Amino acid sequence: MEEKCITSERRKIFKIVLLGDGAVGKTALRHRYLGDGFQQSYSMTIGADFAVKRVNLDGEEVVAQIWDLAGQIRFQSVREVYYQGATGALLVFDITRSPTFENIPNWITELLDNNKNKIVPMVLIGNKSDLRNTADGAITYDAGLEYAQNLSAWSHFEIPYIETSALSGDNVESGFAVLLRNIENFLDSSG
Ligand code: G3D
Ligand code: MG
Repeated sequence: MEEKCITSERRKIFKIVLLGDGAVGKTALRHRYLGDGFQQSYSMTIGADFAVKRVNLDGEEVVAQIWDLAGQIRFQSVREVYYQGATGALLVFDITRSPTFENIPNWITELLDNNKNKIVPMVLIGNKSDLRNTADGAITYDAGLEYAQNLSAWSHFEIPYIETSALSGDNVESGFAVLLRNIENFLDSSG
């Protein structure tokens, strides 16, 4: 009789952190993305938690571990737990509030400072695209794209720009999917 060897099926775990100012829609994006595949949220008293989703990447199942913050990070200990070992990040801003766009560099600094200066695959997300036509002075698609291109040149990673709506669900799946694929490619190429 054939024996099943469970240990040989160790799955890859991708730790994804959601970065961005308050109320840009990080939690809403996560809830929208997790949908049916949602398993469990591991609440921690420190103010950060993660949930996992099994994702099929070209026939291989990986585990996406998506980290989120309950509020602002006040303690260094939370920062360390949150950022350490991150394999990818979604940089989220709200297209209707330019300060959240201008603050993206600070979130990158925050990641580097707390992840041993290791840069990881990232996707720039302009969220709340459903409000584009009603908001004055919204960040244009071209401005988001240009910033992502500058980030790509600086980081030597291809950093895509995607506009999403956690409200309608538009592009949410593809935002996470492109990040997972880029993480997979990066891990493959770096051994
Ligand atoms: P955060 O986790 O980044 O702090 P949240 O942000 O996910 O809590 O979202 C903040 C508010 O923005 C929420 O509204 C949420 O419903 C809203 N929101 C999130 N994403 C979108 C979006 O794509 N479009 C629109 N129109 N609203 C969005 P409330 O009123 O619940 O505080
Ligand atoms: Mg939140």
